[in-house]
Amino acid sequence: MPDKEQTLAAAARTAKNMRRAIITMTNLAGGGHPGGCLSATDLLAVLYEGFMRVDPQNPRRQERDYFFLSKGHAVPALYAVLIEKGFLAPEEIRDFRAKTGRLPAYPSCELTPGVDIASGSLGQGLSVANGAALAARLDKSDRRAYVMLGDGELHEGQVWEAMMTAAHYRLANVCAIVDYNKLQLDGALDEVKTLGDLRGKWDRFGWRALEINGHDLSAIYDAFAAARAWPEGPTVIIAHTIKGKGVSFMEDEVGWHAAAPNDEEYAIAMKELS
Ligand SMILES: Cc1ncc(C[n+]2csc(CCOP(=O)(O)OP(=O)(O)O)c2C)c(N)n1
Ligand SMILES: [Mg+2]
Repeated sequence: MPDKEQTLAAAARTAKNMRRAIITMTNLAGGGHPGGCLSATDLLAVLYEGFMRVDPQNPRRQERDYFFLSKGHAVPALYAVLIEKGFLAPEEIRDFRAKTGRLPAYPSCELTPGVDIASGSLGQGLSVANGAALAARLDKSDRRAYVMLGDGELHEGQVWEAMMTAAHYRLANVCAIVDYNKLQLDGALDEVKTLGDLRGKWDRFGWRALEINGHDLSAIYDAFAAARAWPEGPTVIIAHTIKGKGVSFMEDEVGWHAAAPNDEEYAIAMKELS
């Protein structure tokens, strides 16, 4: 396992840089989905600083771990962590949503090094992770497949089919992360369609379900470590998060699902994140 203290120190720095990059990208582009990026930031920071075995010099190397951002609208968070890990250059944040460059509005594995799935149409990532995990099993490789899902994304039926598949094949090399920020596009999950006993549902579908505070770096580390150490089947990390985490006026506000900070809001946010 990676050294915990080192991982947490690196993840704290990375998360801060990521939040600043997310705010900058969406401001410069005049679009994007900052709320669901900021809720996912701490999870991605610990994942990439501690657990993802990847090589920025050779992003497509077969023997690596895979990360599938199933909630593809949060791609600025992925670009931000890929910048931190050296897959992309810092100045590329200017290219987010531009017609040229390598940072399109939704993830592209053809354009962007380090991106493993073209997503944006919700519901597909866990199925892809299952495929990657089965391929690793055939290759007798210890490659792992991580997939991040939104809580609103769990309204997609395909996710539940894929949950059954991962349990059926006992895919211990699959780790799902649910960014449980309680909001989706236009309202609260509990109003639009409640998820009810979410942990109980994953559990009854045959998964090992862990429930954590998705902004507690130490708890995130422990959950990824426990997932990697569990040989029996797939693990889901249900991470309670706050949409817009880190920027006071964005926190828990559904209006920041898809909206760009204007220059005044940008200045306030960057001050808060300094
Ligand atoms: C199949 C599909 N249906 C609808 C949408 C439109 N859409 C984009 S984001 C979103 C809400 C997703 O909510 P959640 O998964 O909770 O995302 P987060 O809160 O993490 O941003 C919706 C409905 C989509 N991208 N794909
Ligand atoms: Mg959500």
